[in-house]
Amino acid sequence: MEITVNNAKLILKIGDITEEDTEAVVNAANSTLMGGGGVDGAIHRKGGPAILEECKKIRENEYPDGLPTGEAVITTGGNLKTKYVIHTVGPICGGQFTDRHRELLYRAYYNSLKKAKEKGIKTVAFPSISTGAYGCPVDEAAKTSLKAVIDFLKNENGLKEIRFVLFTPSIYDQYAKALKELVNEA
Ligand code: AR6
Repeated sequence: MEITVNNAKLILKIGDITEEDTEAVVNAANSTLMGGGGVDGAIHRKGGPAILEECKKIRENEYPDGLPTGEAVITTGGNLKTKYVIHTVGPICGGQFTDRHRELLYRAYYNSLKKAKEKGIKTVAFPSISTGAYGCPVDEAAKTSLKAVIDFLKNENGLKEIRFVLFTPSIYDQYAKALKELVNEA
């Protein structure tokens, strides 16, 4: 599924984020920035050690106590097709979705796009942040994630294409449903 927002494309697709050729891909990281499972594990595995080296420097120089939830930082894409990886931390929901979870998830997407814009990046791919190990309900996460990206595209110029790269048909279907609802509300 694809829509246009303020001259930028917003695309939903099924796929593996580590295969994307956008200028940046977003990592569903944790506050340590030292890697983990899911998307994070796959990005570090395929991207190689250069990504972790930069994450270590960011921890030393900018975030000695860890990257706060909802914030984002940028590193090389290492051996991935993408040039940059934007690392952000979504909320830990554990099956619930409170206003605080909504706010933090929104900020994770919005701040990731701010980082992209600062670097002059025009194409970005996102996974479905916080819906794996962090246990946010996919339907709620989809609404919030899409709203954050659409708001950013409406507020800021410069980005050309945002892709949501969703791992399974079921996750894709829930994002497509949420996007249709958002478009109909607008
Ligand atoms: N491409 C696209 N989507 C994927 C991929 C992939 N290669 N692999 C998994 N997904 P998760 P979180 C989907 O757990 O919930 C890590 O250990 C997956 O199906 O990667 O934000 C970190 O280090 C799910 O829909 O991220 C953190 O500790 C979505 O990506 C913690 O997990 C997110 O699942 C972050 O948890």
